[in-house]
Amino acid sequence: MKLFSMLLMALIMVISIQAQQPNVIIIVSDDHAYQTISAYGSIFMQTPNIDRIAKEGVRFNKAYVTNSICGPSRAVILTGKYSHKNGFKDNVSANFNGAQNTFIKELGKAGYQTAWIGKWHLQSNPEGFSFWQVLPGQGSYYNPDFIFMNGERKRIEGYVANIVEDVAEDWLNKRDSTKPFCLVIGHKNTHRTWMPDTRDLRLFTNTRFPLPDNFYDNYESRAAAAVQDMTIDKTMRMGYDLKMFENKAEEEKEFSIKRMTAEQRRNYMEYYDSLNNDLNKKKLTGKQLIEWKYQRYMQDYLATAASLDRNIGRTLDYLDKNNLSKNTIVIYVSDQGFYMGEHGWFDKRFMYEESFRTPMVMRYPGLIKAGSINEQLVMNLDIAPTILDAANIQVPADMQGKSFLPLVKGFQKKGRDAIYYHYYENGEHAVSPHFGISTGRYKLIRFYTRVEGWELFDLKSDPREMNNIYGKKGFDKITSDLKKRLMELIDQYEDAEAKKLMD
Ligand code: SGN
Ligand code: CA
Repeated sequence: MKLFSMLLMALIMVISIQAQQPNVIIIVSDDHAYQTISAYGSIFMQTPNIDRIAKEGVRFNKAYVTNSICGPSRAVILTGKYSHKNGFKDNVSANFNGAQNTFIKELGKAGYQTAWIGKWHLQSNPEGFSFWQVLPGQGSYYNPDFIFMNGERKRIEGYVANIVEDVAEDWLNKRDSTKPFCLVIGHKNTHRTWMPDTRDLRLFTNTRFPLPDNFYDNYESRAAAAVQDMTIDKTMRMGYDLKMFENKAEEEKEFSIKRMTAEQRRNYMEYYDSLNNDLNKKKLTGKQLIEWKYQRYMQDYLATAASLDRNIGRTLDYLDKNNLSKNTIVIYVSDQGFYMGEHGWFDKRFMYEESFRTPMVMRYPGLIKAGSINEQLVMNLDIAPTILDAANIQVPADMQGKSFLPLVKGFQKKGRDAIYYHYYENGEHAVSPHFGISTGRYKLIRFYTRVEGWELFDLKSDPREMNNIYGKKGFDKITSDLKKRLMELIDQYEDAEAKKLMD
């Protein structure tokens, strides 16, 4: 009897510990704009699988990033620290210091099995994971190379999102099922040059998309916006981006096409060649050509998003089939937002809403009420402490994010009052470095290096951020209040570089 009750006690303990230690899957996509996700009310396409996470969990309507670019965003997710603290400030010169602490290492210490599979983009190889298999750099859409844990680099035939999901499921199948797991699935989709799975190529060919109302922005009153190099008009390339090659020799030079198998390439070029022939007949110029580019961009981007969404569905189906859905947290997040023609742009980087804000939905049955909508200011910085909080692990004092679990559980009604942002890269796409503060209603930005100066927006009266009201009559008080709060955040997050630029 005594033995029986002891065994029972032990069993109860194991069960309660497991209940406290949910599994975690974080799906991180690349450059996926909330404007193109139906859970966020997109008018462009349906994303049934991302929507499913939102419907069964919570949609964050005000999720933001600290630095709107790929590597830095992933470093923030891993460390729960701003770029100036984790050292990965830009994609060009930074190399992630894998010796530093991450939420993954904390989970590992608490008995979790951990893995990162797919796009990683942090230069150095992953450290502190039970398993990893990552794309080198940006990775390729077709027949991508992968870096393996033994340092080997090998090409795998197929379409990248399908392969990443295959590898993820394979790892889940082989894992030690007595331990909780945390898996990060890093997708390349929907990064430039927007290449869908061949089966999705034609999904949007006959759809015409409305132009954003500020497509022909003249950038008046915004000096940094005026000097960028990321317009659909001038920056987007007919061959490289839109696959409209002038001739076979040009096509032959294109790395992403060249690496395809004969069959993939035949399927691909059959489609693009017919579009190209059609375009050549039209002899478009001026606005007609720009708008044609916009339609092509939308069609390829959205088809690439469909290839992504299908694989998110596969992850969810896997959890269902393996009876894991109940005790697994699923977070879907992009590394940042993206421009779908707003201001005439593609790409990201700016602290303006489309790139600063990111889609983020989360499912945690039992804890998060299905169909919740959260309007608090949350950040990619908060993901690390949130996961540790959910796993009942003490959040290290030097993590700068805050768990958003109390917000979604309804225990706490009010989140942060303002968000601090700092973007550093000063290269491709010519976006000037800048830092700033957003309260949701007002946004104050300090550009430096390429362009010097301040911008202020009232998002209520000017949601498209077209009218810089910094220095205009009547905004002195709000400007000085925002500067004061910005200075406090700079001190709180210990950003010495920004502090020097405060005036
Ligand atoms: C590449 C792209 C850029 C993009 C950066 C950063 N150029 O350099 O358009 O802004 O990545 O993207 S490309 O010619 O290589 O496609 S990020 O997602 O990695 O931050
Ligand atoms: Ca990105």
